[in-house]
Amino acid sequence: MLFLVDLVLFSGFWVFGSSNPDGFLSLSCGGSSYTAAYNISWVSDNDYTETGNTSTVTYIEGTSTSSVPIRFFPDSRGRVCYKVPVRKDLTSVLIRAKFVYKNYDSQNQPPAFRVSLGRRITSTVDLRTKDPWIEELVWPVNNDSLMLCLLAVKGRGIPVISSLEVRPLPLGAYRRSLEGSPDIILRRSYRINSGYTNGTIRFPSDPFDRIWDPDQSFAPFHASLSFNRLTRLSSLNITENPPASVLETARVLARKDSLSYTLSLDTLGDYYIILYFAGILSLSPSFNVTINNEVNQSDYTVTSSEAGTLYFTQRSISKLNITFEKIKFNPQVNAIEVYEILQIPPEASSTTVSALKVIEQFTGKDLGWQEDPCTPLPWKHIECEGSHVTSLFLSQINLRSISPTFGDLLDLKTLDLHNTSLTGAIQNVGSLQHLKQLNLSFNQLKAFGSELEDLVNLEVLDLQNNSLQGSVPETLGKLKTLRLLNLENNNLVGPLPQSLNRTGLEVRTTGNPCLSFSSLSCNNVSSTIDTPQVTIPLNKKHKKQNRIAILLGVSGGALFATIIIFVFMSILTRRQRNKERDITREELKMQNWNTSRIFSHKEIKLATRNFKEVIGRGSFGSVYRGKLPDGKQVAVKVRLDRTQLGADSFINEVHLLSQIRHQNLVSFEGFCYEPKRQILVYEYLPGGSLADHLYGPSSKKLSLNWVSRLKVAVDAAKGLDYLHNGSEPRIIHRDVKCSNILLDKDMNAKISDFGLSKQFTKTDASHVTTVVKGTAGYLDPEYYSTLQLTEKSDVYSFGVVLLELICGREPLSHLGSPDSFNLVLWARPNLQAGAFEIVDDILKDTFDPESMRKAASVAIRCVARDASGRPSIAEVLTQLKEAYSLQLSYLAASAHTD
Ligand SMILES: *[C@@H]1O[C@H](CO)[C@@H](O)[C@H](O)[C@H]1NC(C)=O
Ligand SMILES: *[C@@H]1O[C@H](CO)[C@@H](O)[C@H](O)[C@H]1NC(C)=O
Ligand SMILES: *[C@@H]1O[C@H](CO)[C@@H](O)[C@H](O)[C@H]1NC(C)=O
Ligand SMILES: *[C@@H]1O[C@H](CO)[C@@H](O)[C@H](O)[C@H]1NC(C)=O
Ligand SMILES: *[C@@H]1O[C@H](CO)[C@@H](O)[C@H](O)[C@H]1NC(C)=O
Ligand SMILES: *[C@@H]1O[C@H](CO)[C@@H](O)[C@H](O)[C@H]1NC(C)=O
Ligand SMILES: *[C@@H]1O[C@H](CO)[C@@H](O)[C@H](O)[C@H]1NC(C)=O
Ligand SMILES: *[C@@H]1O[C@H](CO)[C@@H](O)[C@H](O)[C@H]1NC(C)=O
Ligand SMILES: CC(=O)N[C@H]1CO[C@H](CO)[C@@H](O)[C@@H]1O
Repeated sequence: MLFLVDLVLFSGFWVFGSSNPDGFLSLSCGGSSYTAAYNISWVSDNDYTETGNTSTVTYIEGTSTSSVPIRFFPDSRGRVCYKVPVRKDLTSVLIRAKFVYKNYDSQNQPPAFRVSLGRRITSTVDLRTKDPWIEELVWPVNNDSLMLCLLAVKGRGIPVISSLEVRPLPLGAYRRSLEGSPDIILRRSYRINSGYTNGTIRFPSDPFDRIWDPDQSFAPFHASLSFNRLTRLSSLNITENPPASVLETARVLARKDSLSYTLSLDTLGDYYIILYFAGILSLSPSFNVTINNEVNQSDYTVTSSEAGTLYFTQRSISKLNITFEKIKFNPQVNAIEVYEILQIPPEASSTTVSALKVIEQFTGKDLGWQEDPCTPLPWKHIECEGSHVTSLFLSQINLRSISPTFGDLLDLKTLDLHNTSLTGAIQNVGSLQHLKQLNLSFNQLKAFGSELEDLVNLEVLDLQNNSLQGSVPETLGKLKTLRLLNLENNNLVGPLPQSLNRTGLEVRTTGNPCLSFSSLSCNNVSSTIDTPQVTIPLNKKHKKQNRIAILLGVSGGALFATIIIFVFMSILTRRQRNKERDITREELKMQNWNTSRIFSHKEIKLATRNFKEVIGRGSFGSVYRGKLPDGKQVAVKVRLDRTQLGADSFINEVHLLSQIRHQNLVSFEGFCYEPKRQILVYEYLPGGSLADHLYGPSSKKLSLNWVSRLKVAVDAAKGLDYLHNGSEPRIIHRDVKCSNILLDKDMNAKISDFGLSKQFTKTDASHVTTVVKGTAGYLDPEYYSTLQLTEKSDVYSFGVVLLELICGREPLSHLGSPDSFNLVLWARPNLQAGAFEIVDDILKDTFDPESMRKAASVAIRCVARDASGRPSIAEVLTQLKEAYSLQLSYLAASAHTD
C-alpha cells in the first residue's frame, strides 16, 4: 500500500532575526531552530508537520565531525512535499537541499529517491553513490511559493532530507542566452572558483550564499596559479554578481599552449555554461574558447582591470571539455559555472483540471488529486502523455451515470469505468474523439445511446456484463477502427448488423438470449427451449407450441411470418438431425462417468443447505459451499440461465471433466442436469486461492515464504502440464491466474476452472467466435493480433503468476509509480538486470539468490512477447523444480549454520 502524503510546510511569515540576510530561508529538517554563524537563522520544520520521523546523524567529513538533523518518511512511500514561500519581486532563487543518510538507521542501505521542483522532476538522489548529497537548483520565480517534493522509488528505501535553503539571486541572473525559454530550471553541475585551492567560498563573501568550490582536480595537467589582488578590479558589471573574492583568483596557463577543463556530467542533457574572466593582471591576454572541440569564441580578450562573462548552451552532451587556446599572452579563467537545463513541463489544460476535480467530487472520494494531474507524477487513476491526460481508470465506485464532465476530457484515449454502477443509456462520450478504448463493462447500462458512433477512433469497446436490451444498433458499423466489441452477458437479441461482420473485428456475444450474424437460425433460443425437452421427453409437443408462441411474440408481425416459418423449419430439421443424440436421464446414467456422480437438484439443495453459503461469484454464476451425505465438502458451481450451455455442450463438458483426474487439478465430483439447471460439483479446497494468500489478510501472506511459493508454482505447473500434454483431448486452460490456483489444507496447489466450455467453437455452433475468458493483465499479447489462444498463451499467463509470486503484487496495479502499472513491463527489465530489489519485501533475505535467479529467468521467458520465444510448460516445470530444490538446500544449509 502506498500512501500519498503531502507534508506541506508553509511559513506565511518571515520569522528571522532582524539581521538575518534578506530573503534567506533555512529549514533544518528534523532539527531545532537556532542561529548559525553570520546570523543565519535556521528554522525547524518540526512545527509544520506530523509526517516523517526525525533523527540525528554524526559523521566525519575530512578532518571535522558533523552532526546533522534528518527527517525521514517511513510511512509515505509515495510523495512528501515542502511548500516554501518565495518573494515575488525576485526573478530567480537558489534552492539547496541536502540529503544525508550516513546509516542513521543502522541498516546500511542508503536509499534512492527522486526530487521534483514544481512540475518538474529534477534529480534522482542515490545516496549509495554520494552521501551527503547536495542538490542546487535555480528556479525562475513564477509563483509566490515553490513546491519541493521527494518521490519514493519502490523498493529503494525511505526518502530522507537534512536541510533546505532558499536564497534570492540577483535580478535577471542566469537568464542570458536562455531568453525566450522562461520555463527552465537550472540544476548545478559545477561552480568552480578557478585558481583557488583553499576551501569553499560562500556567505558572507558571496552575499547570495552560492557555494564556490575550490579548483583542485578539475584540470590536472596544468599548473594552478592564483593571483591574489594584484590589481583592483574597477567594475564588476556582471548580472550574476560573482563575489570579488572569487574573481580575484584565476587559473592561468603556465607552459603548454592551451588550458583545458574536462568535466564529466551526470546525465546526457542540455547544459548552460558561464565563464567568468577578470583582468587581474596588467596584461590583456586573448585566446580562443573551444567547447567540446568546437571553437565557440575566437580571440576573446580579457582587458586588464575589467571583468566579463561568456555564456554558452550545449545540447545533448554527457561530458564537457572547455579549452582556452592561446593567441596572445597566456589564457586564463576566473570562475566556471555549469548547469543542467531542465525544461518545466507545461501545465495541463485548466478545462481538464477542473473537469477532473468535478469528477473527483462525483466519486465522493478523496482521490488525492492535487496540483497538476500529469507532472511531476501523474495522479492516481490517470495516465498522461506530456501535459495531456490520456487515460482515466475508475472502477469499484458509485458513479451511476457518465456525467457531462467526462466529455471535457478531450485528450482521453482510454476511459475505463467498469464496475461503477452505471445505469441507463451510454451518454456524454461523443466528444471524446481520440478515444481508443472504452470499458463500460460490469455495469447496469440498458441502452447503447446515440453517441458511440461518434467515437471514430475507437478500437476496443467493452460492454460485457451489462443489461443492454434490444438489438445492436447498425451505427456501430461506422466505427471502422474497432477491433473488439464485447457484448457478452447482456440481454441482446436479434441478428447482429452485417456491418460488424468483417475481418479484424471480433464480436463476442455469448451470454445473450439470441445474438448472432445469422438472421435465420437462433441457436441460443432453440437450445434453451430444447433443454427441458431433453430430460423430460413427454413435454415435447407442448414445448413446440410454446416455441412458436415465443417466436411470434419476439418478431411480432405477419410480415415476418415467412421468416418465422423458415426458422421453425430449420429448428425442426436440426432437431431431426440431433434426435439420436438427445439424452435422457436414463441414458445419462448409463454413460461412463468414472467416479463422478449425477446429482438431483434436491440433493444439491440439501448439500448446500438451500444455497446458503456463497464462496465465489463470476460472470457464469455463483459458487456455493456444500457437504455431501458422506461428509465430503464440495464447491457447487451453479450456472446462470443465460450462461448455460446447449445440451450437447454440457454433456460433453461434464463427460470430459469426469475423465480428467490429476492431483494438481481440482477434482470433479459430479453434476446436476435438470431443466434450466446446470450445476457442477467440485471438491472443496479449504486453503482458498493463491490470490487470497498473496493479496488477502497479511497473516496468510506470511505463510507464503519463498519455498512454499515455489512449491505452489511447481504444483500448478504440473497441473497445467497435464492439461497440455497428459489429457485427451489436450486442453488449453485460457484463464490461468492466481485466483484459479487453489490450495488444499496441506498447501498443495490445484488448478481450477479448466474444461472445454471456453473452446467450444468447432463443436457448438451457438458460439459466434472463439470465446476468450482471459483476464486483464494475464492475457497473451499475441492474442490481439492472432485472435487465437494457444498453449503458449497459458504459459504467458503462468509467467504472470510467477512474477506475482516473486514480486508479491498484482499484474495491473496503480499503487506504485506509473511505470510500474503493468507488472510484466515493470518486472521484466528489473529482473533481467538482476535487480532483486523488486522482489516481495516479505521474502527479503530469506531466499537463495540462485533459486530466485532461476525462477525469475523462467518467468521472464514465459512472458516473452513472442509466443515462439516462450518455453513449454514441461520445461517451465523442470526449471521450477530446480529452483525449488536449490531453495531447499539453501534452507538446509542455513539451518545447519545457525
Ligand atoms: C548579528 O545580529 C546582531 C543583532 O541581532 C548584530 O549585533 C551582529 O552584528 C550581527 N552579526 C553579524 C555577523 O552580522
Ligand atoms: C516513526 O514514528 C512513528 C510515530 O512517531 C513510530 O510509530 C514509528 O515506529 C517510527 N518509525 C521509525 C522507522 O522510526
Ligand atoms: C502557484 O502554485 C499553486 C500550487 O502550488 C497553484 O495552485 C497556483 O495556481 C500557482 N499560482 C500561479 C500564479 O501560478
Ligand atoms: C587557507 O585558509 C586558512 C583559513 O581558512 C588560512 O589560515 C590559511 O592561511 C590559508 N592558506 C593559504 C595558502 O592561503
Ligand atoms: C554594464 O553592462 C551593461 C550590459 O552588459 C551595459 O549596458 C552597461 O553600460 C555596463 N555598465 C558599466 C558601468 O560598465
Ligand atoms: C579537450 O579539447 C582540446 C581542444 O579541442 C583537445 O586538444 C584536448 O585533447 C581535449 N581534452 C580531452 C581530455 O578530451
Ligand atoms: C582561433 O579560432 C579561429 C577561428 O576559428 C582560428 O582561425 C584560429 O586558428 C584559432 N586559433 C588558435 C590558436 O587555435
Ligand atoms: C460474414 O461475412 C462473410 C463474407 O462477407 C460471409 O461469407 C459470412 O457468411 C458472413 N457471416 C454471417 C454469419 O453472416
Ligand atoms: C562561433 C560559435 O560557435 N558561437 C556559438 C557559441 O555559443 C553560443 C551559445 O551556445 C552560440 O549561440 C554561438 O552561436
